Amino acid sequence: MDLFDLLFAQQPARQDILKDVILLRRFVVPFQHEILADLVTVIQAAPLRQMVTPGGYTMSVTTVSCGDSGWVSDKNGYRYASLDPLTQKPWPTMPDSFKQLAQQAADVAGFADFKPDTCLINRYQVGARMGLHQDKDEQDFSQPIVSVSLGVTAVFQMGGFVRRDKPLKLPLYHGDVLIWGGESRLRYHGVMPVKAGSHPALGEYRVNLTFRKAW
Ligand code: MD3
Ligand code: FE
Repeated sequence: MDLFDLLFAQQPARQDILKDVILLRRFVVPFQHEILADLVTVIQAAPLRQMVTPGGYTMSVTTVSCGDSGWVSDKNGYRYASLDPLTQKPWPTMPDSFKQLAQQAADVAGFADFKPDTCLINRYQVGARMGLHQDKDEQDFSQPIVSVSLGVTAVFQMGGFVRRDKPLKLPLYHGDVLIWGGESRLRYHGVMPVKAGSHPALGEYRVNLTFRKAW
């Protein structure tokens, strides 16, 4: 083992960040070839695009979904829709590799029976960010959310239950999986502007896969 492997091996794989917020460091690495190959298939079938918020702002993040529904934003609000508004076709099917990864991570974190029906793919280029918000467009808040980070490192903000609660900051590296549910399901969270960097497999980009049960 070289120094890099030792430094990594001596880092706990599982970290409890807050009650019902669990971080699995590098959990995806053993599955990354299959995940990245299936990501190619999904974004070939449905392109990444920038959504516009109900307030009229174009998001800095570029997104697409796969699964039974997809998260959409436009002047009428945020919601899950069964058809891609760009193509009027169903979203690409969620690859089995995606679903299995999300379910395994949820199991390890202690959330048995996670049934993700949608995966939101967010692509960040340098400077892209996501302001503090809650995920509350889903029907069942008893189901957790699983977030997979790929590529360039980003700093997450994890806040409380009102926007003004001071968030804690957490760097997320390629392959890290963050699971939150239970008491933490409605915490405010966001992503600081992504700094310039590069990753061997994803170039200058960060990609986040967010698995949810929307319906
Ligand atoms: C919840 N995306 O699309 S979840 C989103 O990196 C979104 O693109 C994030 O938030 C992204 O709605 C992935 C981020 C997250 C981080 C920390 C949390 C959610 C959290 C802590 C507590 C609760
Ligand atoms: Fe969110």
